[in-house]
Amino acid sequence: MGKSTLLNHLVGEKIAAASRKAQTTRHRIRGLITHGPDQLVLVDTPGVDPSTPKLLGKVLNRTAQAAVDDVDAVVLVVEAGRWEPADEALAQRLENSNRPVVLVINKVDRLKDKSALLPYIDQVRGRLPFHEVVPLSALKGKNVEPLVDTLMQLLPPGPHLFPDDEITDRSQRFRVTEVIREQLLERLGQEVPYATSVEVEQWEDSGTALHIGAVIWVEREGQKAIVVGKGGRMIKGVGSGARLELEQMLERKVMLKLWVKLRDGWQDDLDGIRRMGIDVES
Ligand SMILES: Nc1nc2c(ncn2[C@@H]2O[C@H](COP(=O)(O)OP(=O)(O)O)[C@@H](O)[C@H]2O)c(=O)[nH]1
Ligand SMILES: [Mg+2]
Repeated sequence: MGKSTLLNHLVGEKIAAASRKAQTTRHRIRGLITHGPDQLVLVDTPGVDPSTPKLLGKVLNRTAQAAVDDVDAVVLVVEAGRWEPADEALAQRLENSNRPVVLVINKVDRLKDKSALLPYIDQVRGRLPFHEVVPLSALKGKNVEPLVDTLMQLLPPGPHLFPDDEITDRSQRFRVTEVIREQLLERLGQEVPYATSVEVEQWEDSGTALHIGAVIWVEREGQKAIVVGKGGRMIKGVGSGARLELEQMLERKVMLKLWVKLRDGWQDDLDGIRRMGIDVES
């Protein structure tokens, strides 16, 4: 629906992987916007998918729910023209959360008939007493400033929780894994990217370049062949796509090495999930 795209746009850099595929987001990622005395801490979460069969999916659902408990306001993101059963379920849960809910109507750039927007807004306004409704395009960065203003006004007074010049609570290493994962999600078919996880194993500065080595973990032997691709074509594409982005992000020359390794059934094993660096809420 565009939560991670929106977060990236708001902080001005890629801190969270975004893709067409459901459950791309696996972590609670904080984005930071500091305007003078005000500091906004935006928390990206996995989407909620009640039908997920794997333990990893259940862990992600819990991460999303736990995130609501310790924030001052919630942003519910829906797609313009739509109101899915999952949106309705979330809205109902938020109604009892005692927190102001701002509704973001995303992807307005996709609406063919712009005159349909106003009646749609009227219709969804009635679903919940939203604090505010903001139509925008996270991808094009259209109308995102009013969202920041609205959220800034909802901030309780208090000291800054993070240094003023930081844009996320996540390390550069983490951001590197998100960039690689995004390439995997973009280039692989439906099944395999979900089975992968990325871990940075090497990080060395030679002066002229940053040498980064990362492992792409897969769940089954057959997935290894798919990630490597014919003649190594897939992994090469992932590597060069990721390297280009990393050089922009880190503003320097990057040498990226990728390995594909097998960790049997990690998505159904709590220990495996933890070892992949994914937080597990207790
Ligand atoms: N056309 C259009 N696509 C968008 C917009 N925002 C996000 N997307 C796309 O929607 C997909 C899901 O985005 P993502 O940020 O991963 O959604 P999340 O699962 O809610 O975090 C990606 O392919 C994005 O490029 C938007 O404003 N307009
Ligand atoms: Mg996401």
